[in-house]
Amino acid sequence: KEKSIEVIPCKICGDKSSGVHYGVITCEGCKGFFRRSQLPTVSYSCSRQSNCQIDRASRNRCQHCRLQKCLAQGMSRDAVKFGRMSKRQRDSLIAEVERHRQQQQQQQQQQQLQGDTQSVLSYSSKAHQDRSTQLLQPMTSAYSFNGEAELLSYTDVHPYFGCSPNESQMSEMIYRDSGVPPTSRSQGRGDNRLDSRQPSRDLMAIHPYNPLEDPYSLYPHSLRNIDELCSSIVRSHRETSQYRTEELLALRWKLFSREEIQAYQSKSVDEMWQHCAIRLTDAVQYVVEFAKHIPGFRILSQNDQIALLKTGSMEVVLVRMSRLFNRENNTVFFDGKFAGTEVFKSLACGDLITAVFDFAHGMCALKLTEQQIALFTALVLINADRPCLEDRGRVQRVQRSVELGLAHILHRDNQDSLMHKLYQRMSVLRSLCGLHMEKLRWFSQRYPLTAHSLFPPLYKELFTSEAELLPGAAH
Ligand code: HC3
Repeated sequence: KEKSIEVIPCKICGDKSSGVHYGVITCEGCKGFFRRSQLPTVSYSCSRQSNCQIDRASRNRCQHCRLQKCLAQGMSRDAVKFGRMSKRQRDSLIAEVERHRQQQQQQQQQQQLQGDTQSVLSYSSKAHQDRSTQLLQPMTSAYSFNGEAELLSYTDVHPYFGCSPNESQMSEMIYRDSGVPPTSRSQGRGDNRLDSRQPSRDLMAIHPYNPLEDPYSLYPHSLRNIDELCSSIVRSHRETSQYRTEELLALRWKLFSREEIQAYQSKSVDEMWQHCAIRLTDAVQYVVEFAKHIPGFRILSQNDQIALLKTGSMEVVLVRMSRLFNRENNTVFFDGKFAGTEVFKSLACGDLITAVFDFAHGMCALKLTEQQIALFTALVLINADRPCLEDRGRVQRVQRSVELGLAHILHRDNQDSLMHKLYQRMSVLRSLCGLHMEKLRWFSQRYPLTAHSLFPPLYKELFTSEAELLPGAAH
């Protein structure tokens, strides 16, 4: 199978691939480049507009853009090996291998025909036809199924996998450490053999969802009291908050220079959107890890976990953004420095930016402690009013316990009055995400190719339904 896989060219530069590396089909060159790029001492910058073309000939010209493309294609340090692929994954990979084999045969025939009077028209229509089929193809970056697990330290959590979008990114991530591969959306029975395999690098042994034991019965008893619930949520928050408070304080006055702001503002709309989509997807991955370590979240069915993450993760990112916000100069920590709204100008959605910054400003004014942010974000996530929940009753029970936890923390801090303010913030969050989705629909119509092929698969899974992305699809 690996041999046949090599008919698929490297997803990064198009050169001959040598298999799946860091979760994506790449050549040896790009595999080595990505491994080197992950060393802590390495950081790249682009001397042009961060939109350099990466192909076989040019791939060594700009390391920054080459790394961006690796990340956008889903290369990840944490791409770990799954014992087996689902039937659907295997079928879509075989179909892709077939397509490339046919293209190779047609190109050989094309060369033979080249000598004949080949009408330009059919040639261009062929090229055109290729482009349109490429667009309509579900973007498949490969799975890590035969690549050796290239694991680095667990602390930099990058649980996102490059895999075919029809296999839920969420389910890959939710079941990453439980050792129970996501064979399908329905609840796989936690296989005891697999359970016994303690993932070496997990922050905590994640007890995989096993419907045979009635997990809900575990929940209230195993967490005897609200204190234990609060401390488990706070611990999970601390371990997945992407940046520590002390490092943010140390960088507080590290602002972007005039030239750096210029560089951001000279990016094209689609390029800045891609850039932010990658950054946003990074932040969402930490939110997924946070959710997975919330006891009440883990006992929900996988579909309910995915439904809550699809609608709640952006809201949690926006609440977490208040930790990165400096109210004195209205800047937010982004790409390693503090950025004002002007940095995001080329997104061409000024009203969304203003609303997001106002929200962050308002959250800062509440001066929430880390523990209060932890419980509040858990409550934002575990919301029984979200659409398409299978077992709303169970989500309600978990939501109620988290509400009790938050009330408990606020009471202990003598700040009961904060509770209703936080509920007001939750309705602002919903309108912010509504505005965000509106902008994304506009963007996907205006730049379908970028939205379809250059956004991280996890971003697309979270914020779009595949159909919306197809060019000209009815909206
Ligand atoms: C919200 C934001 C995109 C996300 C940016 C994040 C949250 C990314 C993670 C970083 O750790 C912190 C951070 C800082 C700024 C955040 C951006 C501010 C404005 C921008 C847009 C409003 C949303 C764009 C998202 C889109 C359009 C790509 O979907």
